[in-house]
Amino acid sequence: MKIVSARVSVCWAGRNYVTLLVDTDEGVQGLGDATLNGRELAVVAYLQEHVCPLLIGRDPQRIEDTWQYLYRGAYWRRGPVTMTAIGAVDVALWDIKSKLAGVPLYQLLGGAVRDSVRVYAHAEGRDRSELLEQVGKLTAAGFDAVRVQAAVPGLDATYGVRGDERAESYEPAASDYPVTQIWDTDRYLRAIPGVFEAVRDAYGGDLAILHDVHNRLTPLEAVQLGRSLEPFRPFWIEDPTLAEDQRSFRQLREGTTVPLAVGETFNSVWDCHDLVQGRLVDYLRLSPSHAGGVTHLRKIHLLAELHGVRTGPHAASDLSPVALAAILHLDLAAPNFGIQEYMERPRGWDDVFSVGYRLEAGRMHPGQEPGLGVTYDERAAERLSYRRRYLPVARLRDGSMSDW
Ligand code: CS2
Ligand code: MG
Repeated sequence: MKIVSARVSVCWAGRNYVTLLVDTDEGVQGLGDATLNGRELAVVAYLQEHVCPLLIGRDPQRIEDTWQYLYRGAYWRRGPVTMTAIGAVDVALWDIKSKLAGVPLYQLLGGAVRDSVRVYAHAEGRDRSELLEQVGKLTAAGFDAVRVQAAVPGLDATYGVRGDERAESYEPAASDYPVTQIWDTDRYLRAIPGVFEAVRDAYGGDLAILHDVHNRLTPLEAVQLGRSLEPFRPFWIEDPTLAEDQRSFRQLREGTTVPLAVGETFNSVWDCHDLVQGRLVDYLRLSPSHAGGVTHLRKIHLLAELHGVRTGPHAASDLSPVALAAILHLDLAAPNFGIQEYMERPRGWDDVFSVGYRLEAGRMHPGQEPGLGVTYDERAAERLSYRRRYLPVARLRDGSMSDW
């Protein structure tokens, strides 16, 4: 069997998505997600110019060899663009292999070790009452794990709070130039314990409460945050400090008992190795789209399993349904799975993607269709052109850059 076509489709389905389509001479097609938010066309060029030509004529069933060929053969390793491109190819090949076997992908990963996948939903509010109302809607819909993000009083916009349209560039109305948001750590640190207290008081001890700090704090500030939240028993605190400065995690571990999650910007096992071996984090958040596909992410998860670290994969809505499907198959089969991110789908997903996975009362399942269980309408996608979009940037009040 041979690969006869490998092509990239870019579309605006509520936001930009890059999809790799791999076709075989036996008529089986595989899909991969190659979306790198705000840098989409860099991956498109990497795939079109450097990777797709190498796939033609290859045996699609030789997944590991193709991974090695693309990773080791390039000499220039790692990095988000390279690993997203390799990830898309890898996921497409796993899609093909499981379609050929006539089974959902999770069966090739060892089969299900659980009946369903626990997901956490996003709640956000421009003020306390809006946040509590949103948490209430989610718990009423059956979610028992919620990520809470609240606008910081005194700031015009806060990351993760989409009610404020300047916060993240989800909608067409957003600027085609990065929006600048002002950040104030002191105000944030003063506000957030009250947010946790209010949610805990209103919704009780059973609710898992998660929170994303988005790399905003120094290690010492993160210890202060962790200690202030300990009484409310967070499920996890995500990205409290810069993910790439891994020395911080030792200080965090020594200073606070809040569980720590990290990894949405990591793209290789070498980003995780020391944190996992040192047991310095509790949850890894890499996705197959940005970390070299199912093949590489599975190795990372196996390493984590050895060291008692669990998984909590990234699945923000800037990852396509192809990515979410691949993640759900991994979740269902991973003994050390912890929790899965879930975001409401942007308007427009249904115009191009059809999915076999399902959500019911805070639990998901990848479905029983062979492969990933996702189809892509390439013709419909052609009518939905790419729009240049950026994530916001953050500055301090004195005008200097901060981390977004
Ligand atoms: C966030 C993401 O889901 C999360 O945890 O950190 O929304 C992140 O901002 C985006 O994926 C960036 O593209
Ligand atoms: Mg995050």
